[in-house]
Amino acid sequence: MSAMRAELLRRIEARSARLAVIGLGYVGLPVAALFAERGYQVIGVDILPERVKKINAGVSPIEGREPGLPELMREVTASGQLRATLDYGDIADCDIVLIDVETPVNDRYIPEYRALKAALAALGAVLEKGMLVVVESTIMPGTMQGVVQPALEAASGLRCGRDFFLGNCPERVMPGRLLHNLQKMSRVVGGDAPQTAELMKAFYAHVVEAEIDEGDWITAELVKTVENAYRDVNIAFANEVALICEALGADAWRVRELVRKSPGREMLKPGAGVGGHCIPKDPWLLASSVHGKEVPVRLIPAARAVNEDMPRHMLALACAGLGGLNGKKMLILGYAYLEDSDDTRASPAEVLTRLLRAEGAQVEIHDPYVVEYTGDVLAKAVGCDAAVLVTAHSDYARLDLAALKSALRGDLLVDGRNVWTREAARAAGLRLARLGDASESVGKI
Ligand code: SAJ
Repeated sequence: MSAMRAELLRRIEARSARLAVIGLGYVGLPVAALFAERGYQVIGVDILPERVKKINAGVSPIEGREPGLPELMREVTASGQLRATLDYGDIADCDIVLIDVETPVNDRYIPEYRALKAALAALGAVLEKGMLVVVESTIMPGTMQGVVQPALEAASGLRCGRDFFLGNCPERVMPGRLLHNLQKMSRVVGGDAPQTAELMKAFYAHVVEAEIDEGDWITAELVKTVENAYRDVNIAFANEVALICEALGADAWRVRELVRKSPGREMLKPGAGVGGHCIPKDPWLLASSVHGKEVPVRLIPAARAVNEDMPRHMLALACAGLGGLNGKKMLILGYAYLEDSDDTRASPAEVLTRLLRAEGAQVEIHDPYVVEYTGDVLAKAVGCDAAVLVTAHSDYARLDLAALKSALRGDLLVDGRNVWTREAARAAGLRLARLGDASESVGKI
């Protein structure tokens, strides 16, 4: 190991290495706070003045319930271990820099890396010899070599591997479990060289209790995008089985239950759609990594198409149940993309709302976690012709269906997440259109 790497390793082990985190969102902020708690001096850089002010006041700017994060924020800002800034100049003397900026794809599903490129240019201007830079953002395989390394070398005049060290360590966070996942889920550390992966492993060992697997850049980039594309393809399979079962008058949920008894058949759940910050995007990062190469990428886009079409299928179930949607009033139950979360990114309910309105229906939305849509669900049901469940918030499993029936103007309940049984709906006098189960058809699709 070179003298520079050995010195950095010494500082990592002594926790005297100064850490900078660029991008203080749902990934960067918990990471910064955890390393601060473990004794590192941490400075966080963001572009939002409001967010920097909030963090320096010891307040987490992250919406939703994140167990442990508010307390941790108060502790590490009060102790001075964590400070936020808008100024890249403040990180010039840092030893390690983590990059946690957003990496959205455009409408052609290609990542444009505006935020990443801006961060790389600003960081490159203050990059010093001996620094370790780690990209934690989810990136298209090939980005470290094709975008990150050239950008940092051009902006700094330094050489990767000789003057500074560069790694990729994809995050595996999940809303509602940010601190938990950061500590309990294994990580892949991809370095510009094996010795850099070694440095990264020593660094992450301060917060990661699970396995830390060493590798190179392309492996780390692929693991993250493949694991989420894997999930998307498997959800799409469950959705396609649901459509087949509806057409054949079978119950997809019963079929799934029995299929899962067969070893190695962990069939996922059909649903009203696939939302969130990761799953709808990461498959496209994987697929676009081989653009221009002779690789027939067919399954990943096809799975995306199946999952993106599920809100329209929910529309079709509602339309069949009501004999048309024009002039109808619909109650949507659940706007967050995930049960018991307030995260509305890529929300399937948002797509369904647009589709319903395009059919001339009025839409009322309820969600116990999303502040714009909280309130009394039965009050919102008054005058509605049907209720359509998109998100399986636990509250809905406890909903008094008889009271819902009394409040509704109509008697149709469309269930996109297998929350209710036919018996429960029937007992309440409701007709149940159940995704994946047309055994009691409530209308011809
Ligand atoms: N969904 C289905 N059927 C399923 C599972 C999910 O329709 O069987 C839908 C959900 O309703 C949601 C979307 O897919 O709209 C995504 O759900 P998710 O459970 O995958 O939750 P995410 O988006 O928070 O996924 C994250 C991912 N973790 C990271 O990117 C680090 C994913 O890789 C994890 O598998 C998932 O959390 C998890 O369960 O931990």
